[in-house]
Amino acid sequence: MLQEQQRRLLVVSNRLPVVIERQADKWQIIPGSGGLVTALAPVMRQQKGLWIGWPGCDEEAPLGQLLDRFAQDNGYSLAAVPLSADEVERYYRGFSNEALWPLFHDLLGFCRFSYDNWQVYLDVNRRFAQVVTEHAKADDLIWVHDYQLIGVGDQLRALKMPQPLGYFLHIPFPAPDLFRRLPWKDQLIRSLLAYDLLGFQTQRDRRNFVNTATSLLSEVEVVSRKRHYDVLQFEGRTVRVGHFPISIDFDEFDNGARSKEVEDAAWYLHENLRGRQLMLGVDRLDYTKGIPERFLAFERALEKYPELITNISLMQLVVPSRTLVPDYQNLKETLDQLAGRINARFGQPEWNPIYYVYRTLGRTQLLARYRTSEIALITPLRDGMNLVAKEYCASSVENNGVLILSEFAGAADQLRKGALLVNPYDIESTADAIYQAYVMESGERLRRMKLLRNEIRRHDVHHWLDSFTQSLYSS
Ligand code: ADQ
Repeated sequence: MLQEQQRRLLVVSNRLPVVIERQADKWQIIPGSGGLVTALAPVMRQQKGLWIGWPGCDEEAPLGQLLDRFAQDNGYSLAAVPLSADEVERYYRGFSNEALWPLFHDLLGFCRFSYDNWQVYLDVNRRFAQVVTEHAKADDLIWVHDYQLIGVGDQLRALKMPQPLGYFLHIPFPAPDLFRRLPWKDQLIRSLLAYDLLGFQTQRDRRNFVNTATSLLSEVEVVSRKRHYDVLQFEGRTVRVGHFPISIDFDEFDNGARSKEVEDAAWYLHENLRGRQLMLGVDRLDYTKGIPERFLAFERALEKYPELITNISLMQLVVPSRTLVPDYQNLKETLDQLAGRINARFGQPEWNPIYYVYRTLGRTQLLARYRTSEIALITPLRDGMNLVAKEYCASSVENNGVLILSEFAGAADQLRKGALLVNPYDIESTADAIYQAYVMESGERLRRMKLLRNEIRRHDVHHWLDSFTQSLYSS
């Protein structure tokens, strides 16, 4: 439960939790629908909170008017940090997504380090900090999110902000040897140490951060190591470092999956499968998600276990993402080719091995696929958490789904008891896991899925939010 509810929460993230768009001749501001928004919205409403971020729209939009309308309708406020096209290019696409994103996901080969982009990253982080100082009240709790805004805390300290500063990293934190490759490593670690509370997804990320900080900066001292957090001393200040695995609204997925429209959509899907099993993959288009390796593992399973032929299909849903970035365009081409090749090699008139769907699905259709798929194949090469794995289990209301999960997803820490864990680089063993899931008896499926659902029900997104804000309150 939240205490000290009179303290306002001030959330800072790269994007505001809204979509601003022109419909016919009218501008609309629509609340976003991601997990973070769903989790934070009730608390923000209750405390009349403030969310600061980039609005993501072009400069023509009557922003002031739209933000006021949002505050009236939603009970909490938004403040925008406008960015020019060049800033978006260098701070967001350049430094955040071409340097930090691949580095933090252990994929050094995708990294491009540019001094100019780094400078714009710092400028934009400074601008975010300025907007925070313009709006913050004396007893606000300030909570900064994710890799695009690491430098905000540092800037707020320079501006002498007295409020407690919290930070949560949604993506993994790499091991010290990998982090050292970043040309601006010391400065980035110092920026992180400017916060009072640092939250990571897993114990491993937290350990990587503490080991990196102590190995790079001799002034960092580990005062104590507790189960829930480590306490560091740096330049006369105390920094607490914890892990807070993010989650989903379990009840919302569970209830949604039981609804009549989802049940009907699921029934319709199954009718068309004529007794075959459906294995599901759901991801944003991203090279960290291991989708080509997944296709190859499925191909290997079809080779190795011919009884799978005509009896199982892989449905891979891919949400378009970062569509203008060449690495992402190349990935899309690779997937098109792989799916085409495997379907041509094994397909039969009445059966497609892979259904590859490249678009965002509406909620009913997504839940229907979660509910009805006998297997979920979720094999990122590296992932901060992976909410899809949790959404699948929460929607598996018949308790008959099998989760095959990469050991390199943050979610594997919590879900290892019920899932079949695989190394996504190991095509042979992943193929074996597909077969093991396919032949798994219903009793075993039920036992495993109950474990998974209980874990996610107990540690849902509200638990995540409460544990982070409680720790920040006590800073
Ligand atoms: P993401 O990398 O975006 O998030 P993930 O956690 O799996 O990864 O969330 C993806 C979301 O997109 C899910 O909520 C899913 O339902 C939705 N989605 C995916 N495909 C879809 C489709 N075809 N149609 C509709 N919806 C679709 C980052 C980190 C993760 C971390 C989260 C939260 O990379 O590791 O779990 O932040 O911290």
